[in-house]
Amino acid sequence: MPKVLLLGGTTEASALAGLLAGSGVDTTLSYAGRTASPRAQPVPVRVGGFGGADGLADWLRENRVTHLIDATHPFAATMSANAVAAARLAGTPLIALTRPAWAPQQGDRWSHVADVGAAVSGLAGPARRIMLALGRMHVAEFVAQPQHHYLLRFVDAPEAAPPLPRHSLVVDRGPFTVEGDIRLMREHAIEVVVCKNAGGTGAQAKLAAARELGLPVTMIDRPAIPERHEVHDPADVLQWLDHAAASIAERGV
Ligand code: 3Y8
Ligand code: NAP
Repeated sequence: MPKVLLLGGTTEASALAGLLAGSGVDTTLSYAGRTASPRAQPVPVRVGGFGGADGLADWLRENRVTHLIDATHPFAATMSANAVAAARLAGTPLIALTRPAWAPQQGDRWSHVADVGAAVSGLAGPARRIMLALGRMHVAEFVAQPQHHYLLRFVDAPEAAPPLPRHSLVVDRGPFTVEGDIRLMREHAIEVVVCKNAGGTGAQAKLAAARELGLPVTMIDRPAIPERHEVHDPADVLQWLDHAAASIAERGV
């Protein structure tokens, strides 16, 4: 029977963990340990880095993992690159469960930028009120544009105050709602929204809210990730595992 390591941290990874648990597949879900109390899962969880691609390859061998599933966030580019390298090193089949990138709809006012740095330099100019929906890890880069008032949203309350001179902080984990995000943007008189092209449903509310309020969105495009077998539907992952289980049974290993 397959023994799966599921690299998680997204809504889709949590949904897949539920399907794997329901199908009785021996699965361990892995979190980086970025948040204080990650969502409880219906499968055993491990938390923390592996120590690069070599560390992950060792983990795969030592735990006799037969299949690696990368269901991490599209901006978790280092983890995904490590998964490709480790799967090759350990000879472990790898599949990625990803969500399609968001595309602008009628009424959207998006401008695309390549990365967080480009989003920062794109904010040069007179002070405005900006919703920075990027979480905690990239806030310091926006000190280069201190003139704005920033609305920050973190999963956990930070130990130290964010380094931006003018900011409001909301502590809330998603998935978010359109009504909630409209209310939040109105309360803070937001003029611009800055976000990542995360895709999926958990972070999408702010796009509909911005559209409703006619606000411009700075959309940070996804980082490059090495080629790998990639699907968007959790059912395709289960099918991939079924084929694998059948071939393991045939080979009698
Ligand atoms: C630790 C696991 C679930 C998964 C929920 C999804 C939806 C809610 C929306 C906004 C955007 C942001 C941020 C966000 C969303 C889901 C999903 C998603 C964006 C948790 C989680 C972990 C993380 C890490 C965290 C990052 C931060 C990014 C906040 C759990 C809740 C901005 C990304 O404080 C920190 O250090 C946070 C770091 C990486 C990005 C950043 O740069 O700060 N996610 N988010 C995972 C781990 O330890 O391995 O705590 O339960 C997961 C989710 N976050 O099962 O319910 O699927 O995308 N997460 C972005 O998309 O732009 C918030 O505010 O509108
Ligand atoms: P990252 O920059 O690609 O990864 C940096 C390092 O963190 C990795 O090299 C690895 O350490 C460790 N790591 C990352 N994900 C891990 C996991 N699932 N299990 C074990 N170790 C992990 O990743 P990130 O952008 O910091 O994201 C961290 C986690 O948050 C991921 O699980 C991701 O799915 C989730 N998340 C991220 C975002 C985002 O915007 N980036 C949004 C929502 C959720 P070692 O090299 O030591 O193995």
